[in-house]
Amino acid sequence: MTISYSRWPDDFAARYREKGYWLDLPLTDILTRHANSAATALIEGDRKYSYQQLERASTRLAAALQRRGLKCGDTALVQLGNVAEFYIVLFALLKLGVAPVNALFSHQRQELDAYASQIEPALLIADRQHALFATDDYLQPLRQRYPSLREVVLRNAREDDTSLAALIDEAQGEFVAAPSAADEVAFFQLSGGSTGTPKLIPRTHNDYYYSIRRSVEVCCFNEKTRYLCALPAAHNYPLSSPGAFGVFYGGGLVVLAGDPSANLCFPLIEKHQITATALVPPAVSLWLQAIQEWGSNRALGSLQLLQVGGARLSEALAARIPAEIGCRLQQVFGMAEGLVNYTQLTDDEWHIFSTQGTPMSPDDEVWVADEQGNPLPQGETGRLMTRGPYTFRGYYRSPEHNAQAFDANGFYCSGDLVSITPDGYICVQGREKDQINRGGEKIAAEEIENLLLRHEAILHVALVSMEDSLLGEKSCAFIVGKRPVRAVEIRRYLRELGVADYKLPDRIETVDELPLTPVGKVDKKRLRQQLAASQTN
Ligand code: J2J
Repeated sequence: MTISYSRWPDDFAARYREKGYWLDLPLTDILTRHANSAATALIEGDRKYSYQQLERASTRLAAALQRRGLKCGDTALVQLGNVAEFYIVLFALLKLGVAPVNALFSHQRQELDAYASQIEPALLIADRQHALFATDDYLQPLRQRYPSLREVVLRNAREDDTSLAALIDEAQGEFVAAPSAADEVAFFQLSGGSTGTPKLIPRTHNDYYYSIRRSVEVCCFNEKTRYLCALPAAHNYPLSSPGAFGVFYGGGLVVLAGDPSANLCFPLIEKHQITATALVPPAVSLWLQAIQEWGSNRALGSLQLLQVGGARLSEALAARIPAEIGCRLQQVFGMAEGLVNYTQLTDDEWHIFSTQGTPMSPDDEVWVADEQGNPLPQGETGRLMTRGPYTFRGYYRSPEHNAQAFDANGFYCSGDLVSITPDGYICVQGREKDQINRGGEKIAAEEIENLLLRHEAILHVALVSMEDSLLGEKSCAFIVGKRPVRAVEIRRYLRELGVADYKLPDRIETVDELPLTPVGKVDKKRLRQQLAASQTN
């Protein structure tokens, strides 16, 4: 059985194969190509895995899951933090042809429900250490709501649970890897989203493997690379740009950190002689602050490359990186939907500090459209439009949204406003999509607005971004209430609904009415201006 998704047209697929982008190899090849290597692949805390151990652990788990009836074409909902099991599980599922959604550890009931209802998982893998799974209050009804759910496997399991650790240790027995075909869905990536329900992005083996190999080439990762993964491991950026998958492909070492704080990361960098890592801009600010406080960057002596992406990096902050951290900066402008842009390691300072790089593939087609969808003259700012060998052709089961997100020629409109320099470098100028980028964490305004509208005291609501010196943006909810509502009440209400913490409005303003545009939509631009004015006062 295969999972249905929006395929690339045949002529494109043929071209991508001809050019060697699509190799018709499963993503499991990233690991199996090093199956006999004794080199260390992964370190998490005191735990250390060689490539051979990682390969065997994931095969044992795949075999154990197969014995429990999991098979190619099934889907899984997985929620694990930055722990070794994240990769063991991912490779095991790929070996079985089971396509997972890897939810972030910060996700709660709302997010997991939204993913589960879309994929109807046969398998759930989660962690008892997560608040949602500390009791069975969420698990029990979940099993009832999703009859498709046949197996629940838990990390930090209790006596009656099916234990992830036990399955990984189970004697392997007969097992022949049977991944899904390379041009079928390997797994689902999470969209930052701008709509009411979080959207899923089907990624095939072919397209994802190409994006990884090409990233490895651009970033010069190899067996000497020692990469610190301090962002959520499931996120597209630390997974594939080149991320942990890129490091595994190249035969290097991945060291996991639970979060990107300087307190945690600096000692890890020193201890493991880390050469490369990936951060979002707010983490860079905190690292620079820590260096100033500690009076030295000595712990970071081995670090050669710092990638920064996920949100806008100011030129001022960019320029401080080589000067104060003492390593090379690479800007990364990517998206879980596909397209990834990098500044080149050999670029001059202007390009590295002031642009978001160039599309990594020669066959990435990128152009800038006006509001009507017509091409704009070179250098002008407008909508980023793209298609290519690793950019998806449609969100999972979302025909209506896809009709808006793509043009007639299959170009995806990311909702970013960009300009392109004469030499082909992209500069992100802003955003058209109704999203808040909270230091790299994306919040779909509509999702939170819909939930708030269910509150008995709320008549109208608009969630907008407001500037923040550390995070870049925070969220503010403008509320028209039937009665006065307090911020604590709203936040508690959202928490009780089971919304991830980063999506809770940072500020709440109660107003008598919301300003409207001439066509009668809420004028969010005006609300943002009001906020900016109130912040400078
Ligand atoms: C401004 N905005 C940026 C940047 C992403 C590599 C790196 C990042 C992501 C990612 C990723 C930006 N400057 N440098 O998947 O593989 C904003 C844009 C974009 C959205 C995508 C990768 N880098 N952005 O951030 O799917 O608005 O992917 O459309 O989470 O983040 O978000 P996401």
